[in-house]
Amino acid sequence: MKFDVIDTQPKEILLADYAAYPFAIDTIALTFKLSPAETIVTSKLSCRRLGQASTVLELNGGPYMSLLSLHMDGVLLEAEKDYDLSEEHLRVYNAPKSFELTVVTSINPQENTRLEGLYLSSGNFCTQCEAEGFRHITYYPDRPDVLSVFSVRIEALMEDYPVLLSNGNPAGAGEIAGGYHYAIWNDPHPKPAYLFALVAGNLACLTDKFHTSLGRDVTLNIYTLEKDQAKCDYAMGALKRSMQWDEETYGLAYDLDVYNIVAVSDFNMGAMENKGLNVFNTKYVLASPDTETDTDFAHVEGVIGHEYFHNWTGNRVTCRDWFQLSLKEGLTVYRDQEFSSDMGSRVIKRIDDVKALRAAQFPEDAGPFAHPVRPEKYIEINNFYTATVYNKGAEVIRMMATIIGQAAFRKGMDLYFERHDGSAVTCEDFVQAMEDASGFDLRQFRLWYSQAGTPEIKVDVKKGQGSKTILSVSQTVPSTPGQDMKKPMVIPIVMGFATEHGDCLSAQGLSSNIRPLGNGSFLLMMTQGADEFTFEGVEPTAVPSLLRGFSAPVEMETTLSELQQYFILNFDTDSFNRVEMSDLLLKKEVYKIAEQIEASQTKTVSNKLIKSLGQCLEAYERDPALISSILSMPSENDCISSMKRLSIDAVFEARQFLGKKIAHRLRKSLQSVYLSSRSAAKSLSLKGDKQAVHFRRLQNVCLSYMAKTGGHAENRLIVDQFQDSTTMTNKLAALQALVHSSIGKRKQLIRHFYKAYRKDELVVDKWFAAQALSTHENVHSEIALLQNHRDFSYTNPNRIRSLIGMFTMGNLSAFHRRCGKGYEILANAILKLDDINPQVAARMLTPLGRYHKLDKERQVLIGKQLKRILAKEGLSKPVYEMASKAYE
Ligand code: 0A1
Ligand code: ZN
Repeated sequence: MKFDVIDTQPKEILLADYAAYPFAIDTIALTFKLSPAETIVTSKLSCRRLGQASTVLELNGGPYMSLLSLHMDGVLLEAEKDYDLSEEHLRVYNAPKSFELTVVTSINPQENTRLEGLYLSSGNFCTQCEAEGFRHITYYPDRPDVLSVFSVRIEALMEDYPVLLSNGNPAGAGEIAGGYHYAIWNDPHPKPAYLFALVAGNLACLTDKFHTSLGRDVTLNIYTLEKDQAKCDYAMGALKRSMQWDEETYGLAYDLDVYNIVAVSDFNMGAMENKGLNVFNTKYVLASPDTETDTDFAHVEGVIGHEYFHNWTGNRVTCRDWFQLSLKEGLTVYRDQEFSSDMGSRVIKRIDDVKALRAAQFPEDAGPFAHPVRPEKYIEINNFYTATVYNKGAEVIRMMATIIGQAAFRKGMDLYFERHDGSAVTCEDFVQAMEDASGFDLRQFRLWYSQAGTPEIKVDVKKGQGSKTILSVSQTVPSTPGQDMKKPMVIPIVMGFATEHGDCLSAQGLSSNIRPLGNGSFLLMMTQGADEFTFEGVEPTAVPSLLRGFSAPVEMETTLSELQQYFILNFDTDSFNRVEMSDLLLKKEVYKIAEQIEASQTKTVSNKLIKSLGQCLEAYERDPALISSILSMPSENDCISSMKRLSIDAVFEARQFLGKKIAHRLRKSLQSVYLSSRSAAKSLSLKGDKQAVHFRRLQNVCLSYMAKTGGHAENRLIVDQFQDSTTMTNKLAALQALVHSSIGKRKQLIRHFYKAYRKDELVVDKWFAAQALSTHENVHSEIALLQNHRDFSYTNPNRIRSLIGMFTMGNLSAFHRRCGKGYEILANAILKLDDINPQVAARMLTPLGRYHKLDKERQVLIGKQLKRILAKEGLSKPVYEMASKAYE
């Protein structure tokens, strides 16, 4: 979009400008005298000038902190003569070779609604220092390549804050006069400031133990508000499983005597890996079947694992600068995905992860916020905790593992730790370790770190002379902001030849760019703009099953005929590709119907598609979770991101139409599978069998279709499920069905849900979210009412995400209504949030950058709202960066 230019421009930070810090800070001793309105922080730094570099010690600071005093080696320093203070820096002049600097600051945690630095949540103190929060606590070189040994003394009123925690191991505690007490924590592992944490409050604790493979007895604690303590058992189990898994999989053991986790309700993200003291959003710790869904349980396990795995990938080896964020995040997401796969169903985990990648990362890569996995510039680093850095970053690691093989990957990990333990390094260092350990040339592969955009591949399957099968594959990488010309990428394509009785095993005479994987699959190594892969001896009826397990994060088009596509759906040994195929066929059908709508023709639905889905449904018992995925409708987001030329109105209408048709045509089967999976889930869960989760998943996919019929029997079943279920999985699925329905008691039941759970914040979040997804005509006024609800709050990020985030990212047909009201609701919320919590405000802006599939009219409406946002006086840096990128 081109509109007039906005002139104020905060400074861009460039990767190319990286320079090492000219001082070492060997130790930092912190003392906190905690009080909500005024906390005093004393920080003693032992500093060493490195080489002959500058004698000016530059420390980062922020506008929400006051400097009370500054001493060098015990001598009080004078402003202007010895140092200069600006809003963002403290510059100390004439620094000798080595010296001790004592900085005393005062901060006001109670007023901190930004939730970075030191703040209060439910009256308890906690910190969030990644990426640049420590500079709001004290003046310090707040950058990840300055590692220091931290010791911390915390003082606070004993009655209000009986629990005092920081990083590392406890090293003393006691009472002080006036009802105060103190605790001392020492962390022996040098760390950057972003891993610092402090918690003080009135918290209950669940304790357990873990004995490491190196013989260390570790105390595990999970701290929460008293009322939530009963919901921590699952998280504790997940923590122990994570510790065990990292020892078994990578030989990595924990390295402190305690591992503390604290759950807080007010948190900008999911959780934070501070050394020895993780701070978590309650959403990723608390789990009880009556208040959390099966999906919530899976997320708790994944996030607990993620933060634990950071202890090695992130903390022991950290990032040199924030451009290297994916070094720790991509790798740690890969590790948590593998952990979850090993704990549950590998294929279902992969299906869900790829779905998430497509929902969040593909649109990011295709719009104004596109950036490489290793970005080259930023204004606000907090805007770069993105699906590209995290999820595409994990795909990049996964591709390396696929290319070099699991054994070499493990060797590469060992080498990486051997070389870099205790230091701050780059993505390049990681790839180098993989290259050296495996002997593979990864030079071209490195493009995955520097080139943005989702590669598009086209696969043409041809029969050659004799028994030759030739796959011609071409690739293009679309241009992205600042990157017009792209080079061909290395794309590992895992594939096999599907036949009615399993994979065809007779393929031979492979061209040199094909590697057999020994399990019926092959690895095709694409390296050029166009490559050919030839096989001999493939059974004539075998159908290529391409990109198995989504071996590369690309968009793929093939010349497979419809017959072959249905063959894959029905017969492929690769379950992942069966789901991919149903998704593709469903989307194709949506687009066909959308074309009929645009041409004012009668809408028709393919009998073949319905029949195939019906057959899959009938065979549900063998793999209920897989069938639930095969049956699931592609989301609105999915439908619009892969559509070409069509209008979103037609696509949304077509999607609805198709969903209803499937519901009607498979009505009987859906009901019967619903009933049998419901009872299977019930009896399995009584036996404590994990399979219950898979049956519930299918049960609720059936329910969502059944709701589309609006039939009497179906409505009855929805209401029964709503009233009778004892698990939140079922209760919430019924609530979601109810919200969309026109069941008479709808409003009353929704109110009932609220009344029953109003004391449980996380369930109230679900209640807001379910209504944000309403397909009702008056959804905009429903949203407005909810924004005025007494439980809605702009200071709690979970609440914002559940109402505004869900509406704008999960309910696209309502958000994109032609009237433009959806855009206005979002812009109003962002403008309000900008003063309260700029980081969250900036994240909320994402949907305003996803206009590339929209018509002109809608683009203009979005442009208007962006302009309004950019016109706000004193607009925060994070929101400025996002809005100006979207507006360009
Ligand atoms: N490193 C954390 C995510 C995180 C990032 C920033 C935060 O505040 C701005 C908080 C958490 C992780 O990957 O789990
Ligand atoms: Zn992480």
